[in-house]
Amino acid sequence: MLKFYATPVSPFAAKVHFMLEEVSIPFTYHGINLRDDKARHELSAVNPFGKVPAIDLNGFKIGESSAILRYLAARFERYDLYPVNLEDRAQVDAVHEFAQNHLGRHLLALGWNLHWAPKFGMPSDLKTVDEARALVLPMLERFDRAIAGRAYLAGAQLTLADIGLAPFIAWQKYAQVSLRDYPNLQGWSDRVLARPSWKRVATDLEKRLSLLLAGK
Ligand SMILES: N[C@@H](CCC(=O)N[C@@H](CS)C(=O)NCC(=O)O)C(=O)O
Repeated sequence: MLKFYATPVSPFAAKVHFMLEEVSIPFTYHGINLRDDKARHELSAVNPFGKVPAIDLNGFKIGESSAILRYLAARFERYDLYPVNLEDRAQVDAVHEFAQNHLGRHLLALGWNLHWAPKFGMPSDLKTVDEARALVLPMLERFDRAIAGRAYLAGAQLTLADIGLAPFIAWQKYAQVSLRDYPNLQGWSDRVLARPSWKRVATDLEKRLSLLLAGK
């Protein structure tokens, strides 16, 4: 059984969680409290970089969310999600990389500093908030134009690019960014976040987050 190391606050972990649900891979969830030295020690045995998410599949241990998505797609032969054709695959990678680097990263900075840091009694970095907001808005506009006419980010069907971006877009409520002015992205978000696999992730994360906030 695959062991999944995660924390419910991490959209990087939610990418892998979404993949596990979408592909129906059985797993056990190992919640890691990143503020606990013992838990961090346990994590570093799975991912020497010391970050969540990480997985252990029958003794094969790997971290980094995008690497995990690609590995699982190949391991479970889901070439619809990560095509074998090199040009199609490169297209998925390009959308995925752009979305992670120019949207996900800034939405994470906004969501963390505006919502989660205060919730956990940690300081917010308002300079980072201003920078992230200035950077993400033009990129949202550019991205919205680029995906016009596509049902999913890389074309007509769901791929790793969609699975990779969905958790960050779900964070827009924490990031205080509205998709109202980005109709293509809004339509995509409605479509992807309505998938039963994402709904299972969202319900599970909600439960785990309320336990975490209650200190349990
Ligand atoms: N590039 C990594 C980023 C993962 C990441 O930054 N995880 C954070 C939680 S959101 C973490 O584990 N932080 C703990 C640390 O850096 O010590 C990925 O895609 O998996």
